[in-house]
Amino acid sequence: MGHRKVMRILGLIVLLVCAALAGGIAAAQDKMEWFRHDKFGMFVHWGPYSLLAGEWKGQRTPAGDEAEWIMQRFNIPVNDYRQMAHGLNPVKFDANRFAKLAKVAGMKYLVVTAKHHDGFAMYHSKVSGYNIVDWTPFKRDIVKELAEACRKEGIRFCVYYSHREDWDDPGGYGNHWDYDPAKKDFEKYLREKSMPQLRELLTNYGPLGLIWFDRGIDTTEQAKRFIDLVHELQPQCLINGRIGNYGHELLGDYQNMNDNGMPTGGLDEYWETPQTLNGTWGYSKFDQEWKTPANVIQRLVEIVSKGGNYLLNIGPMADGTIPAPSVAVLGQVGEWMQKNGESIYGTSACPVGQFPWGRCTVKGERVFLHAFQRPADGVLRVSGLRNEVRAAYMLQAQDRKLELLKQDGVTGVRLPAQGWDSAATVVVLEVKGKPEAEPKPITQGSDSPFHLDYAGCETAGRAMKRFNRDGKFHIGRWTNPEDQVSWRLLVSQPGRYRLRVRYAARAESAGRKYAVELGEQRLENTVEATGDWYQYKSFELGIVTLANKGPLKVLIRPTEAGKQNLMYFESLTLEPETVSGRLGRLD
Ligand code: H79
Repeated sequence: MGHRKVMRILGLIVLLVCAALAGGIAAAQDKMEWFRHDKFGMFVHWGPYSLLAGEWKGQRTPAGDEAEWIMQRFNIPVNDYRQMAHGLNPVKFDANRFAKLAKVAGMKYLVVTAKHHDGFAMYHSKVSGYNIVDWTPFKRDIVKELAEACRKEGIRFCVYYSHREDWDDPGGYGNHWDYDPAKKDFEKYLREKSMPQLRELLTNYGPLGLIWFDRGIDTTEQAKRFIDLVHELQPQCLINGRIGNYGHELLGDYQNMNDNGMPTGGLDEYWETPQTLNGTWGYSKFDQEWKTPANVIQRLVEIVSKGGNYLLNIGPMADGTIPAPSVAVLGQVGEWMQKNGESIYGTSACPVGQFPWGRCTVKGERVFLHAFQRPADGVLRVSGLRNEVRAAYMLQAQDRKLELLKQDGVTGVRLPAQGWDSAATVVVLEVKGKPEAEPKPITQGSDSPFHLDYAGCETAGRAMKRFNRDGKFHIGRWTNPEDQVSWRLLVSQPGRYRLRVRYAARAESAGRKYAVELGEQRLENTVEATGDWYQYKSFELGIVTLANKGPLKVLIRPTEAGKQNLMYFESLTLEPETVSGRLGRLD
């Protein structure tokens, strides 16, 4: 073979390898595409607890309490619960009704409890006979029927699997009334029930959109076994953030807020909040405190305006019926989605934050204003948007342009008297370029410190605003000098300021160098270990002088490249020295 030919073949090989790599990277990015677009999913909590419906031998779980926890709440012995479970016979179950309701409501994915903490499988499991097919007179595989119905309706099918908790199995967590925790063999449970059941779910029900794990797991190594199994069998299937230990570095493809949780601001990662439609996940005959359609719509808008997904629950009854109030509320939410879905699907978080009258979402060169209330003078005021506004119209009446008023940098839209939706009215702004917020400097009041945290900061490089359980947020994932967080301050009181940083750092981050830059001033510091994950501590960094009134950029970054996360940063405080002098040290 001639030299040229060899070179040509080599070139071809290089090209092919590059193409394959690029394809791999694209596939990895694409994995999140549907999740980013779809925004709204249906959660289904269904199991033997639905038969008890919040009552065991006259004892009741009050409205607002989780009825699916009834076995644990009243320490129902395994044998009694197992006997009870024989009675589960949802003869009115029609999977098509579930999939159709999700579709009507505008929900794009459905997550069903394949096994909740009580250990009972709602599908035909070969691993354990404690399942809907082998244990009940119903003998039908609910997960299979739902998977098929969802596929028919174009709803992405997903399962919930409680991988750590199992009140039926002596090796699982949670049952301290039948089993002696000292004798628990958790590894055996993982080996013989949890992992094999997950394998069944990943093998027998077609492609799954995501797996929803719950309650974390002891070690990262254990979590990785589950992750590896998902990746091996269904590489496209997403994994939620509750897969790993809540107190360690969070794993998974996206993070969940706490149950019914709502973050105060936007994050730099994918997230979803699971929420109830009344006060319980599993059906309870005592809980009739249903959210209104307007409440659900406004929650959806709020979540999407912060870049998240809304996973909203229904708790079917034991006979297979979906509670009528759930059907009614979701039907009305669906009517709104039918008209306004364009302002939800495929949109991104509002760069401006919140408005007194509502929220916003953005897509391309459009800003969707969701007004929850009609301003008294009929003018919707939008401050904080940097872009030139070209036109405004109601989403429902696109060819009738609305009058734009410009006053002191604030854009006003004169609203028509008609066409108002009591839940959320969508007004579209067509803007020039990608919607961006005016930089909003952090101001100070008299003698008040600057408190700089995730909410007011801008991140650059790989630095990320992250969720860390307990409804708390921090900056993580920063390793190199280009990974930075910064704030724009407006100093009104020049003077001496005491600088204090608060963070958590594990031993491996100790000794890393970082810089705090305040305009031209630069302080170099060394990270100290604070203990375990998320154990935050405050450190005094000394005194700085802010010589001038006016804008000041404050920035923090690692000064040298490294592999470890610099720190879990919580806040930087600049406290006027006069205050600490007068009041003593504030801590
Ligand atoms: O599946 C739903 C819940 O059952 C599950 N996550 C959602 C999606 C969940 N697992 N753990 N938790 C929720 C948190 C546990 C809360 C508890 Fe309690 C507080 C358990 C005991 C006290 C709530 C109140 C349940 C029983 C009493």
